[in-house]
Amino acid sequence: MAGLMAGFGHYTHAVVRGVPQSLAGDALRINQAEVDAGAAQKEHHAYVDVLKRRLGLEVVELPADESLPDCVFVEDAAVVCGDTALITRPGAESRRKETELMKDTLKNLNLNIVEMTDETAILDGGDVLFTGREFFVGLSKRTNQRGAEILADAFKDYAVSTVPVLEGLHLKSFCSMAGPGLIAIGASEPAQKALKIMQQMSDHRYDKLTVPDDLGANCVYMNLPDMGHVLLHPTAEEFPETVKVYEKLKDYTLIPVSNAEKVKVDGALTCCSVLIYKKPSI
Ligand code: M3B
Repeated sequence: MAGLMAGFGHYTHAVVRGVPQSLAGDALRINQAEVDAGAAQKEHHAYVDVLKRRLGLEVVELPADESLPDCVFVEDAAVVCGDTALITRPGAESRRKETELMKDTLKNLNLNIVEMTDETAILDGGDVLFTGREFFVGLSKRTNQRGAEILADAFKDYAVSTVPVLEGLHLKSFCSMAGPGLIAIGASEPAQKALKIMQQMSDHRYDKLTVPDDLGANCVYMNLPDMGHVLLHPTAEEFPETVKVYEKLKDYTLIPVSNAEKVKVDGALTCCSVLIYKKPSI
């Protein structure tokens, strides 16, 4: 287990994409909400800035595409683990073409590309939780069993289990990894139920970090050479009680990152980047 988990959270690169003006009117959303594209752009810029300047990642910035209102949420278009990239088949028809530029970009980064071509399969990266030793895949409106099977084929080194997503958009609408073996999970009943299922299916024992707000459980964990444990988490303005829980983590560099505008179209912190580890080439 130490071996499998050793490089967990270690990243060198991130792929992000700009926010189109069309996000305001046309991005998908569960609840009707007015969104200010300018505010979302500003917020996204600050997120990218953290990845680049604060964390020193090599950030590949893809241009926004006005015909793809949800394109900033790059996590849904690809699942990267090790040197393999699974290009997904997003559950929403309007998002399918987001994968094209993602595929070319990940190919250029020399990752091994696996494509989900089966027309009965759907999968959004937001439904995929990689724990460092296995995958959990949420079965939701955007991800089905066939999608999970193809993911399992693409990452044969790891066990893959499915979890029903009964509330919210994606599995990661109420959980994410907050450290090696540490699952951040919302306090709601459906979230806790989903965690129980994950724990039952796993032969590993995970620690859990329960936060009062389900959406607050979406955070980005990294383990970086000069910084150690790093956690990008939502701000106190958004989720004051949840932030108090994160602030108890010992030996972490905690970085609050606002997501107040993008959340109106169901986007969270993990959604806005695809993180990659590439060994330094000689
Ligand atoms: C959100 C896409 C929103 C589209 C991410 C993960 C959970 C709350 N309007 N995509 N991957 N969802 O975030």
